[in-house]
Amino acid sequence: MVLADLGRKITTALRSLSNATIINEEVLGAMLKEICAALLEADVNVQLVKKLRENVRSAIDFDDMAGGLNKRRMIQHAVFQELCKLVDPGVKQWNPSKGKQNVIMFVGLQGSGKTTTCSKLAYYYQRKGWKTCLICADTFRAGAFDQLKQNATKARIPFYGSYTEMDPVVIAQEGVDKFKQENFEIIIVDTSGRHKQEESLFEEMLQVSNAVDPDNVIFVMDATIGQACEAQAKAFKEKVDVASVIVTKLDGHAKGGGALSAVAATKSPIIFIGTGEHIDDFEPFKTRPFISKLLGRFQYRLIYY
Ligand SMILES: Nc1nc2c(ncn2[C@@H]2O[C@H](COP(=O)(O)OP(=O)(O)OP(=O)(O)O)[C@@H](O)[C@H]2O)c(=O)[nH]1
Ligand SMILES: [Mg+2]
Repeated sequence: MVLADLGRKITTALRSLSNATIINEEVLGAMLKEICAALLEADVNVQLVKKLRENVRSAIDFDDMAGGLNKRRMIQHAVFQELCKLVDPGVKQWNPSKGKQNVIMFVGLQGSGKTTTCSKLAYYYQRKGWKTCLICADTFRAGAFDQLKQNATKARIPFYGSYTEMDPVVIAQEGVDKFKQENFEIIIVDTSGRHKQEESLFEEMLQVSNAVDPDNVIFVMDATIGQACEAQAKAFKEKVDVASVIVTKLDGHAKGGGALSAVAATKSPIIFIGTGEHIDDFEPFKTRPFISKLLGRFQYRLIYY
């Protein structure tokens, strides 16, 4: 399970309310302390954690609360809402339109998981009945085309790339034109890894984007770099029109909370998460179900609140 440790710790803190005979400021304070410590351990930004604590406190006013109200439920509900806010930027997610030719361009740092995730996304839509294909516009890294070709062949997804053409702009353009003519609905363009200090590579990314005019630019973020992803996410967003984020390598990584909340703080909606190296280690990201799953069985009690 993604962020299993964090989920367990928050659940334990929430349960402490059920064990207390009286719910007062002190009990609330102790519970919040435990939750905040768990979030900090998962690398969530200190300011965001502070905000969560303040917001839960201000949602619960012991003096003003009617006697019959279930304080435990109210506190648990407030915590749930605040956890949702941490990973939800409040921006609507982009979705492809059926019957149209949706061009999706992948960008991100070296080794963040772009090529793997391109195949995962293509496979996801293919299984849902969309006509899907892949284009390798990475001429930078040796073996990039072979890697995409191998993934695509395994999943029976049509692909395009070149061993001889060195200009990624030309390959991307040719591939998109070809697949548009053939009425593909999901046309995914993989690009090479780069970071914001590499000016010419950043410029090249803009050229590829201008050439293929994508309907959605997805920034692929490796969860293992934690909060540091925020600065890179912002830089990519400023250069090309990043509309969505996929956070990869969340499997078994205790610090993934940092990446999730930092990316959300850049106002980019997270649309999927990668949870392993295999093609179907991939889940759509929806805030409330994600937090519900994080809290596991405990959540059942909150749902009926
Ligand atoms: N555990 C785990 N590994 C992943 C995940 N996604 C990708 N990887 C691994 O991360 C490594 C890099 O993945 P790639 O897809 O090649 O990354 P990339 O961004 O295309 O790399 P460049 O093209 O060199 O920039 C590979 O070993 C993948 O198997 C994930 O969600 N979980
Ligand atoms: Mg790659």
